[in-house]
Amino acid sequence: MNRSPNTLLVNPTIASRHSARFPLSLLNLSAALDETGSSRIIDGNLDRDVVGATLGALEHERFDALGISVMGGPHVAPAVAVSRAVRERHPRLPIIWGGYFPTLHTDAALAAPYVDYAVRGQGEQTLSELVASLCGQGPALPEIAGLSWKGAEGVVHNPGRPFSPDRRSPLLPYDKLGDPRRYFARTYLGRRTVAHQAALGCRFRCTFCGVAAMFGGATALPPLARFERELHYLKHALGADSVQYFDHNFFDREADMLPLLEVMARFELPWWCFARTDALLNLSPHAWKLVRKSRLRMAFMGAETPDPRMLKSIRKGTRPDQALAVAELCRRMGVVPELSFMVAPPENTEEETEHTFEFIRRLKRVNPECEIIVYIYTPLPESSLHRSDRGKGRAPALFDLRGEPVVFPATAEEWTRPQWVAYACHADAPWLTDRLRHRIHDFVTVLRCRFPTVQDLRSPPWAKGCLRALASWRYRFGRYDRPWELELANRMVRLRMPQVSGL
Ligand code: B12
Repeated sequence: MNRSPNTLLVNPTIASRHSARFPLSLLNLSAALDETGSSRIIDGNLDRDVVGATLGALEHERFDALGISVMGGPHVAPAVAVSRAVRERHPRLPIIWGGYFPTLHTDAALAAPYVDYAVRGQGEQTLSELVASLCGQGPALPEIAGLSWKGAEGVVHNPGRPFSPDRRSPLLPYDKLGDPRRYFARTYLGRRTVAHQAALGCRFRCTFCGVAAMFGGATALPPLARFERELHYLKHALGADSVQYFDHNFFDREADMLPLLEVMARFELPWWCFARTDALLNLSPHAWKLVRKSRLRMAFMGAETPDPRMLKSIRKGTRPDQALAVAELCRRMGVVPELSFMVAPPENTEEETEHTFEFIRRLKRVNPECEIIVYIYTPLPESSLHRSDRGKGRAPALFDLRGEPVVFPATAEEWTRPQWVAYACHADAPWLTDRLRHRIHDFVTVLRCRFPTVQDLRSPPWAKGCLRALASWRYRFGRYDRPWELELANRMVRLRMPQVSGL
């Protein structure tokens, strides 16, 4: 083979059609691949029969490789289904997995007979080199940084690829998605919300976070001209009216952020982002002026826990009082703080959880508009940590209810079992008793009925009003147990769950 490589890129179905956002991973990969070859994108969030669409594309066009983007949790099962079907019909086509799942669980991914290569970390350069190599043009496999592959003697993990701030393409190739307007979503921000990622990575190294495991504390802001070009395209060419920034951590050092905020203030597109409590608290009045002018509507921040020792042990770098202070600051600034917590940690499980419930009540007293997201604390396995963090005792020892050590799945199929999907989604853990699981569920039910989320645009105000009234006595007196009447009312109203669907 000696011609320019053609790659088929697939995003398996993970979200509902309504929650589909631009498949940014595939757009970035496609831009890189098209510098030396060609590529096509199939997005299972829009094309619901992703197996049929993939097989159909392979019938009609010759591809040199299939690249599949896989996050942990509910993404794994459809990724397995596509890979299996393709292996069966096209046994010689190389199948490459990339994204968070193969980065954090490389051996499990490569244990599957239908996965030939796993790309760890940022994929642009690694994938371009790999497909070139498969076409007889690129470096030999052992020379491709960031690649894990199956050698004659077993799985080979090449050295990691250093972080690259590079984003060479002048604009993401949105036209590869057909009509990009199909990705417009009606959200709290606007009628035509789009997703965008400005900066890459995060300079913090919280031990529980997949982003730290992926980037190892590296971050890079976007080139200003490119950022402006993207926003211009999204607003003026497409007609988007609001933006959800998927940046791993939006507010970096203020001096570096100001030029970006100035651009955003010119576009005035209401926005949402991931941020940190300390970053918002430390913004200068000038930066806040730009933040308001640019119309920040909501910021998602990990408050995680009110326990300073736990915050320290997970290397979060923030304090509980900062969560309270940011709730107050956001109230004054007209920004909704969306604060997430990790309850039921492996140690002092019940006590910490109750403590967190009390803290959430304090936050609601400071600012009733705070949106609260409650996750179960599900630490990453030691083998998933960034290579610079492994072997340093950063991953806690985990035991199940019988006192047996928790053994993480060794295959992709095992990761598709309901209890492991729940683990990846921070929805359940092997050390949770039924009693505590119910207690958390009940607390969340009462909380979200007492304070229905503003992100729910579907339920009419009267329905939310009813839920609020129905839940108020339970919330006031802390009577969370078995809120059957709220469950029933909820079933009728079906409030949205931001922790599942995002904004
Ligand atoms: C959009 C998004 C979603 C979307 C779906 C995205 C999709 N695929 O269609 C939705 C909202 C459905 C979603 C759901 C979940 N998500 Co999510 N999501 C994101 C988010 C915000 C952006 C992803 C993105 O587009 N990034 C931008 C692109 C450019 O980066 P990228 O995807 O990492 O891609 C690069 C590399 O990974 C690699 N790569 C990726 N794919 C491929 C494919 C190939 C072939 C190759 C070679 C390389 C490669 O190369 C790319 C370019 O460098 C990220 C946070 C973030 N900023 O990344 C979280 C994130 C990926 N999600 C995460 C998680 C855990 C989830 C959940 C499973 C659990 C949860 N509670 O959030 C849920 C599932 C909920 C449920 N019950 O269904 C974690 C993953 C960490 C981990 N431990 O695995 C992240 C990092 C958030 C976080 N900080 O915890 N998510």
